Amino acid sequence: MEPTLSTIPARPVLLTGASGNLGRQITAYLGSLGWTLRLTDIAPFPDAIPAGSSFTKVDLSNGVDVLRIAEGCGMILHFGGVSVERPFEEVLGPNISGLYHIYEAARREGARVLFASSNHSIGFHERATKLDDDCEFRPDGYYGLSKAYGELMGRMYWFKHGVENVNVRIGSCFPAPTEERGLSTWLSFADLCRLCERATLAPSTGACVIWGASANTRSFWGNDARTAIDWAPLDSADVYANQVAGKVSGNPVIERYQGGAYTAMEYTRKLPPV
Ligand code: 15L
Repeated sequence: MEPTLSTIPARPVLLTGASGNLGRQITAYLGSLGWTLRLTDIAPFPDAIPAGSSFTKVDLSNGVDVLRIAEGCGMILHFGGVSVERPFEEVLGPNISGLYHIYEAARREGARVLFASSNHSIGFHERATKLDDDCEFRPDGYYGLSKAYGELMGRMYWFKHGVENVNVRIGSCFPAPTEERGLSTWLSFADLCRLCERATLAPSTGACVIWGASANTRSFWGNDARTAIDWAPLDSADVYANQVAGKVSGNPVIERYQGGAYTAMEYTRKLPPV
């Protein structure tokens, strides 16, 4: 992947969830730019650690450890925590308490946060509706609810403490779309990596929201703060249209709502008329 900028942040960048699929991509990209990364995860880091960077195992539910690992950092790329729908008790520690620890660390360090939010914070909007970044939260499960909470926490820390935060509502960040829905929600790894770069280097961000999707013609999503941080996706799911044509679930709940399969998990309501 070609780097888009040559600037190196003055202070180290903390990356949580470094050992996950997205964390590994971000590590490789920012490492290739020569950035000093503090990598953390509860799982070991499976790849080579870039020169000048380090990995420390940290459990986000341990506030003291989070404060310690964030010391001296100017940016926190927060990809750690539960990343799929799980029972409430499993989401609670990493995504609710853990996020509080991240924001307390950011406040102490005067650091900016990029929060890996998700389309599942708004998953119960219908696919036919084009959303802007100020749309109503409509979480489609406990995971999506934790992402809505995370975005609101960012707003609180901005208005109360001046902690800047960029909330990326990630669609489907995989090597390629796997179903028709992905033609709307897909985010390429490369676009995500460049977004992390831009969100770190932008002179100021306030508390803002970015739709984490590539330049997909069929996108469900519209206005957001991308211009303010000088980011624009370069890839598009459009080139996969033939590959995923007809790959739909046949489930009316899944196909109706933007959150797809998550909306149908434990769904007990009678599907309302359109
Ligand atoms: C997410 O938030 C998940 O982390 C990912 O596994 C996918 O399910 C994605 O959303 C999606 O909606 O496709």
